[in-house]
Amino acid sequence: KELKENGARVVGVFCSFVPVEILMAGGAVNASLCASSEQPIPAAETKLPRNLCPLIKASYGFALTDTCPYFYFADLIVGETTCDGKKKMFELMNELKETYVMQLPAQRNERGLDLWKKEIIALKEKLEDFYGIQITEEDIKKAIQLKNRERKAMLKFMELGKLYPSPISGYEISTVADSLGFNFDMEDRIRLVEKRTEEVLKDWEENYKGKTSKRPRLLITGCPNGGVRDKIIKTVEEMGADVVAFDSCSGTREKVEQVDETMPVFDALAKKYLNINCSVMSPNDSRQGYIKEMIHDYQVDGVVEIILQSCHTYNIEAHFVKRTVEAEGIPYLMIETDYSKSDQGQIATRLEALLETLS
Ligand code: BJ8
Repeated sequence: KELKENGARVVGVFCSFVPVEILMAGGAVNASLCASSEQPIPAAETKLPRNLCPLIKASYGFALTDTCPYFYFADLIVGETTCDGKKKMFELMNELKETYVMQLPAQRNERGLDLWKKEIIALKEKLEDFYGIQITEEDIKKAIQLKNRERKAMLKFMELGKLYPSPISGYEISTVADSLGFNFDMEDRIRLVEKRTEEVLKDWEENYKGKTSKRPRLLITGCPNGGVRDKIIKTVEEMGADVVAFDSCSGTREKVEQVDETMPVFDALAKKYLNINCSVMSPNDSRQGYIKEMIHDYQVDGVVEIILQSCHTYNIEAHFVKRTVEAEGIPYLMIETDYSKSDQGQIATRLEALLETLS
């Protein structure tokens, strides 16, 4: 509200594929509109099918009921053609507020790269038209440098999970990462996350280093986990495990690759963003390689995959993830769930059973 009153530009986004550097270069802050609450879902179900991903229903429900301040204050929404549910929902959202949709290709090859570069240029032109501004390459370069600094700082924080024994809970890692996304002062965001990283490192040096731990170390993979964090991540940590790594959009997925600052800006952005290893890409082999790497780097003992109900891409890709994880000789548990609390007890029982196999 304060930003808006001071004349700021606000753009709502839903996905890691949207190159926020373009928004930053246009002087806009980006507000994540991916919803994680079950509260607006009944309203959404008056327009959307019930058997749809809760993230999509909740996000649309907030827009429909006008109860999300970030949606309310956004001038424009930038969507993307990732999964079918989201891209069709954007057509309905467009009736509530202008929703511009980037056409994401599903393949990582030369044609895909070329198409994605054109889409990024088209986004820049859309912003120029929408706000009546000019965005120069110099503006984009500056935005790339700043976002890279933030990305590195966030990655360093998340990589605290590599320390043994783990000095920080996975619950904290993922909540801090999510909430910092709503701090629109990028320099402040960097400062805060660096400060917390230093504190945790110091604590580890003084109180953990050289000791052993019986707590099993888990990797969380799959769909965004904001809406199910309490019933899965918090629960399993209270049961005695350490969630140390996240292969997800609330984790390191978007952070591992920086935008190459030596390349022409649109080529660099297209390359970086097309490499995000989300299951909407087909094929998406790089995700398997990344999970394998994480299992080693974070000394992972078991993997929990979170599938939001009706998310077909992650649900189908789970077949490959299970195979990758089991080939590493560690257990894999897939939890398919939504934002309600009705399966809380059942999930706790399954997590308990997983931890028993690890003890
Ligand atoms: S880059 S993970 S933020 S698409 S909405 S695909 S859960 S059915 S969110 Fe995502 Fe971008 Fe990928 Fe990340 Fe499934 Fe639901 Fe679709 Fe979802």
